[in-house]
Amino acid sequence: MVFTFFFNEVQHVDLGDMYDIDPYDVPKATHVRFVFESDTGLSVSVEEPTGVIDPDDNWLRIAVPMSKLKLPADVKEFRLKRLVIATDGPGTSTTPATMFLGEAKIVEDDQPIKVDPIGSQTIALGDEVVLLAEARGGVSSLKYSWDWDARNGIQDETVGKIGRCTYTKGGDYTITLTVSDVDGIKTPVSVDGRYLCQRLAAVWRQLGQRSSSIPAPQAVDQESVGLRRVPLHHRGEAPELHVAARCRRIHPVLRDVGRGLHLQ
Ligand SMILES: [Ca+2]
Repeated sequence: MVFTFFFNEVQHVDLGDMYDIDPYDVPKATHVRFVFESDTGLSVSVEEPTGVIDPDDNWLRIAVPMSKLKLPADVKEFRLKRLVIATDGPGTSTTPATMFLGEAKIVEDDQPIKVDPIGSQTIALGDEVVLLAEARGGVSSLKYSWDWDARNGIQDETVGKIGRCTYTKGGDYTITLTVSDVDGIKTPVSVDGRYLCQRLAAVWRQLGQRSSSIPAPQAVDQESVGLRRVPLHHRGEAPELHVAARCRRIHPVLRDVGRGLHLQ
């Protein structure tokens, strides 16, 4: 069963121009609780997390799988008499949180979870990796789990649509994104990518081998450069460098390289 909601209280998620991640909205309410009551007084409740609001129409669809409505074994029939819907949305004593139910319908959903690849990158030591999970799974509410180093196994090291990690040691890391449905009905899907974390000079050497258009790092007066908090974009075909340069903190060595890059 799929419910379509409009939430008055939403939160805008925008990481700014430094990242290639489109802003999106989520409700301030993190969960919606559904209580189904039958004509015989039996009640069954289900709680589902909220997700990303559809940017096309500003409505949020939340599915409640029928299999989650657990009835006692001797109950053969459940005639719905009343349905109560509640959230943990923030409100005040005078202004309650407001949500609107636009539609409720029963659908069949057998679409498997599909996850876009997260790619592989060369990054500079100390810079932040910021990745956005892109996945589809029919009407299911999805959970996004990130593991930042596969060598010690796959854990839920970060949970959320956006994963962020800063490595403190150089190395060859395998990042794994696992997407599952919160109700545990569908088969989870994992994708991974290889992230080579190096000191910046090594990053430059590797990129320089591929593109002669990237000039060598030069010794420059840091005050005259003043690149702190300025986003860097290389205009050539060097996506690895793009990631390193998108980071919120500008690495001191990166500032030195800055003169060799085109700044926007
Ligand atoms: Ca791990």
